Amino acid sequence: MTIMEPRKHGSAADGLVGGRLSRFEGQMKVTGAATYALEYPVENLAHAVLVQSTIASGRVLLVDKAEALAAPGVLLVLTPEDDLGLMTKSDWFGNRPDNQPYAPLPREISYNGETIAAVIAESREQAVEAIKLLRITYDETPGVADLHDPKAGDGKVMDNLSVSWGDAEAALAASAVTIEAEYQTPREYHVAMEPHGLTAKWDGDQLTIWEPSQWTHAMALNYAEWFGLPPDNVRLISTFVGGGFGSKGAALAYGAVAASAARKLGRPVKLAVTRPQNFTSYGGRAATRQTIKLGATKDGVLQAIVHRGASETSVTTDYPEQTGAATPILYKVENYSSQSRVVPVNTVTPGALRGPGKNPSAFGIECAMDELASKLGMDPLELRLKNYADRDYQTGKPWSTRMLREALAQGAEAFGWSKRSHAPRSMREGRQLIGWGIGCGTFPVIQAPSAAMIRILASGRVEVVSGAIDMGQGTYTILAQTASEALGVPIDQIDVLLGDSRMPGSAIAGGSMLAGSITGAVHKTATAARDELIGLALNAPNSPFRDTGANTLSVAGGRISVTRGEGPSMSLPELMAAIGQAELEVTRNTLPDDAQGAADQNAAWTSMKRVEGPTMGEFSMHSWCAHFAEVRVDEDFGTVRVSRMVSAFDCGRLYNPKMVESQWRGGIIMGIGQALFEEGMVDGRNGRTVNNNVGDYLVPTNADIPDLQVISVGVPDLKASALGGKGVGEVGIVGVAPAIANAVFHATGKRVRDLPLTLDKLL
Ligand code: MCN
Ligand code: MOS
Repeated sequence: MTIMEPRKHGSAADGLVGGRLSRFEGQMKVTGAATYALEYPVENLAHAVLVQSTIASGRVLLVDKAEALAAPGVLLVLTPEDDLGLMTKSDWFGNRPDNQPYAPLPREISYNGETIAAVIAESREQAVEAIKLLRITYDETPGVADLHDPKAGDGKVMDNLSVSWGDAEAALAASAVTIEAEYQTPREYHVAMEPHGLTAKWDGDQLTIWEPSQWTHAMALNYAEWFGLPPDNVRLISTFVGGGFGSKGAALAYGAVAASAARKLGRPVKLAVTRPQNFTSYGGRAATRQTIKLGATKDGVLQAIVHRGASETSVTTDYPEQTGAATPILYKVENYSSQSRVVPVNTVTPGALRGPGKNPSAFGIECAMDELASKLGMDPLELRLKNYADRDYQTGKPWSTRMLREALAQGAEAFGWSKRSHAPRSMREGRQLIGWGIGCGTFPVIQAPSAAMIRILASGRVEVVSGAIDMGQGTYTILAQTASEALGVPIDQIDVLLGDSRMPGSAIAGGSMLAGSITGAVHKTATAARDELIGLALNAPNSPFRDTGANTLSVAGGRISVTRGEGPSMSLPELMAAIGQAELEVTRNTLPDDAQGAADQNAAWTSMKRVEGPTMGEFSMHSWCAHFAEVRVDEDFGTVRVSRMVSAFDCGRLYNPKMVESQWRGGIIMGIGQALFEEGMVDGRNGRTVNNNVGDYLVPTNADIPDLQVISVGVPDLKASALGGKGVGEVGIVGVAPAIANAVFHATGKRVRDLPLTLDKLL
């Protein structure tokens, strides 16, 4: 187990909530001292390599493995012939079908790149060689390549995503000014630095999994359910994660394959999913298309929004990428109608990618607002302020907090928006056309329960323990700050231990819900630990505080003392020694009192059962942002560069502004990638992901990223979380691509409505 040694940075106040403490584990990660899942030294390892289908649709007739089995070092070949004896696991909400077998190596193929076999050998190289000797025959049937395939059709309406109020069609028809446009976004992928994979090791019927994870407890349960084990028999360890962005929240087919192989062989198995295989072992953001119609008065008062969206899904599961997710809450509108469809195609089931739903949704509505401003001859900033939503028009509920007006105002001020000459193609420097654009973004506040343990050791060191994970967002760091503040113990006395399903349960590091949830749990636990410590100091037979007559004590700077007046003052180790206490351990969770039973707790840490959405209470709770982008488009070549961005955010209180700014910038950088580069390309003949590598699937490099100025305009929101913060991790990406697309229109007079904004679309 790795213990984080906090390093001193800056002033003491940096160690408290709101301080700019640097990343706890930052130095470990950049010096290679952090052990990632696949680097754990496990003895007697065998190595598994996956084999993926090369057709999009059909059946595996035969995997002839005779030659492969005879190759040097080969231990086992798993194919659809092998019954692995697994059962289907629960879904996100904890629902599980009865007696339904699960085959991670299916015979029926529903997409190109589906895992159909695995070779396990003494070395990875031997397994890779043996794969070349497999003879696979298929019975291929016609497939649907993607959303644009004429065979794809219109798909089916998702009733639960259809929203309307007022009479949008009538209000649109009666509007003086209208626009209608179709917007498209392509398939996009997570491409986290750390690829997927795992090591699985059995000790009798105990299974240990080292695997990067966004949710240790839920993934451990996934394995337990597949193998029919009591949940406690599986331990999942994920101390460090090199990025997840939504792709590491659940155990996937390859995990079942590796763990099955380990069980069959009676020895531990490591499986590293290759970079190309990553593209189809978990789905990225689905391709989307949406039509938006806006109606307004001549002076720009919005009358109606009509939204029709579609996203591709797999032929096995309806996973909607909700293009209508941001549309209803950004502006004041009395007449609204939205409908979403999913279109099944032969792809891996798409998944959550930073800002799911909100992201493509904001691309639609924020480009559409720019088109409306342009048609009205109005400043797009003025149009947004004019239609400012004073409440949530979908639910009628008041906002908990919404500082979007301030974000627009302060962002505009810092950017110098008032100097914009509004006509397209009216700003240039030599052959470079300059454009300025705005895009707003939002992400819901999602609330989930969590647990934590605090251990005060005889040495005076304090351990903060939780199964929560840190994939780079800063969980280690903010939890040390939270515990330091609540306990009154300096930050350099605190160790944080995370990422192990044996530790207390936690919310997922997903949906931007972890920080608000887990800081609440640690704050509660640390406060309880402090109270227990004070109780011991006042009452323990040998305590020097026993006879002071004090009814409480204070803990500050790592010392415990009588709050007022004269009396002893002791360091934590001195007190622990005096009262003969080896350690003090306190565990608490944030579940309601009537949900403290084991079943309720297990469900809380492994499913979305207890998760509360942004409008489940009296208020509508969201993070907000406004991005201002400057682009330079080469008039001759059509190349687009983002030359400057200013983004202002309302994310409530910031637990650590340094982490938050880094989260925002990370989101903005991903947004720039989405705007300019990212595009999963599909071979129409066989549904293959053509650019399934980081050489061809382009993400931004340092040279693509200009100075990014980020501004916080939030105020503490105690309805959103225990300490007043709202979600930070995802909102940064939302609204970036439309800000850039709108800037490109302003620069060139060309409206590009399908991402990415490549030069061929501008020439
Ligand atoms: N934070 C804060 N004050 C707040 C809220 C958050 O200081 N009011 C800071 C903290 O450092 C916290 C971080 O921001 O650790 C993110 O907090 P939060 O918004 O609660 O998000 P989660 O911890 O739930 O992280 C998940 C989120 C998601 S859903 C994606 S996708 C994403 C993201 O975080 N993936 C990431 N940021 C990522 N950052 C990195 N480096 N790698 C990823 O894979
Ligand atoms: Mo984030 S896409 O919710 O992991």
